[in-house]
Amino acid sequence: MTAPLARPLGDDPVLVEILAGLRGSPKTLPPKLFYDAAGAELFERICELDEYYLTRTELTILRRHVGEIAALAGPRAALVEYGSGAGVKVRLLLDAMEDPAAYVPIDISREQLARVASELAAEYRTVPILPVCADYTAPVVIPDLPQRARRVAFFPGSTIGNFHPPEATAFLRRVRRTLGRDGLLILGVDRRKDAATLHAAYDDAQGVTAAFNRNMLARLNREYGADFDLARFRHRAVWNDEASRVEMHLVSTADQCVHVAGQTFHFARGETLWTESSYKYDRQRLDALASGAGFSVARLWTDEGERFWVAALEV
Ligand code: AVJ
Repeated sequence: MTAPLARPLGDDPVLVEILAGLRGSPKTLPPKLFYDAAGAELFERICELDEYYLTRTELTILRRHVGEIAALAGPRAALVEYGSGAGVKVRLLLDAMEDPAAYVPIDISREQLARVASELAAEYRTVPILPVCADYTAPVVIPDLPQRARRVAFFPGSTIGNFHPPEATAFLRRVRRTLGRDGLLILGVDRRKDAATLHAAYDDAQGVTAAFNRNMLARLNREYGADFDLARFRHRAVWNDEASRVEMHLVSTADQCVHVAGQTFHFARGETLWTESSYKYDRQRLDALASGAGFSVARLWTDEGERFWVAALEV
């Protein structure tokens, strides 16, 4: 009997990205790999942590200003959400909007997307729910939307922070093209703040963020036949003030070799695998991001601690 032929290298674009990242210097992996079913659950636990102020703060801002946001969107708007996750935030918007024409949740986490979409379809019987399972770091095809509906994009959670500035601009340009002439983007942005608060948010006392970070390696073991020894990688979060970002790394605690899809990668002791950047914005950086993508900042809402922004960007 002949051995089954392995899937040809290059056939899976995510694997291509993984191998390219592991070959780089420094070694990197893309943060979208966090969100398999286990990772999506760990992220929901992060959102409950005392140290992780982002989700809670954004929800406070949304609750307080959702009437103004819905009024800005106007009646019969079609809402497109990039990274719909657990679907908590969008309920606030759908409840406040006047007669939404459609809701398009886009998410990479297939199981969570299916579950949330069917829950929403049951709850919002008059709103067509049109889920799209996609990696929105690449161009996304949006389903047909009611012709005259204004398109409103929702990109909450400070996920824009995961993009390096040039990619953030490129992403927002694609969003702007998807929205068309009178488009509106409601964007969640984490603000620059003191290093101690930021560090704690990405290295919590309970170690949930460390588990979330290491889950990326567990996932490569599960799905790509890798053999990472999770005990030999340590979670590290660092604030890079000059670049205005928190970086998450997995630091190799030993000199070791790891195999992924039949290829060997050497890690020196102390070498880091960079898994995420979370850029933090001030007004100047936000204006530059918006204008670089052809948007302008129409409204900004913040919390009492001035930790987070919900921004309305207009074309
Ligand atoms: C979902 C990308 C906004 O960067 O804060 C949480 C992910 N990483 N803890 C963030 C995350 C570590 C989160 N985003």
